[in-house]
Amino acid sequence: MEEEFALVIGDKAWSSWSLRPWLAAKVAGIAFREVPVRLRQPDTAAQIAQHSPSQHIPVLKRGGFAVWDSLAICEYLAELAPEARLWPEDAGARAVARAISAEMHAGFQALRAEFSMDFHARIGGRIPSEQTRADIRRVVQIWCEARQNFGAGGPFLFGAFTIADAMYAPVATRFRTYGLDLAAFGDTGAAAAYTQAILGLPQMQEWGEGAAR
Ligand SMILES: N[C@@H](CCC(=O)N[C@@H](CS)C(=O)NCC(=O)O)C(=O)O
Repeated sequence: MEEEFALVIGDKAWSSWSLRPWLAAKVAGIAFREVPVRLRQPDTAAQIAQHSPSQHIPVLKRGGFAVWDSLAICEYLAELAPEARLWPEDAGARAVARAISAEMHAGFQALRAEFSMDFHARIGGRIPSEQTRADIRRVVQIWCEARQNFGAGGPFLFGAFTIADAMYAPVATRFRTYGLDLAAFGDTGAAAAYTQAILGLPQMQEWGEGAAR
């Protein structure tokens, strides 16, 4: 497909919000131009301000408009490439996929703050706070229920890859980075297997190569 837009993203090691739409676009086979912005630099805010009206990245830029939010970008990608089925086909499954994507987008603040994404780091021994423990239990519950109720057609939450997987992909990297044993959070095996399915995606490996650079 012809290159249609630019996606402004942060450092691949750290920018979990950037990973979500980047991964959805890659899995959907949508071509785009990557515009990297270095985070944690003295001029980071000025660099982001050149691209993003919200002062946050990711931001998708195309012609006369910008889309500055990860979930809104994913929705746009789903409309650009309907054949990629970035949302589940069944209306009920699609509604659940939207609910769990929105829950990720709006929640899990403790997990995100205490166990931030650091793609290639391996950090043992960090003890989660009670709020983070609750967040991890909830993620495990969401993953196990989706796999059980909707996952028969493939290894992802709704079988085939959807935006819900893109939204939770950074969490899978955190579980690996911090060596969290999901069995201690109610997993009977489905969440650990799902983590491996996400991390095994070739597009996740491509992101990882960028993070290593
Ligand atoms: N709700 C936004 C959150 C985006 C966000 O917080 N992005 C971070 C980077 S991952 C950011 O731009 N931080 C600004 C900074 O570091 O100066 C989304 O879903 O896209």
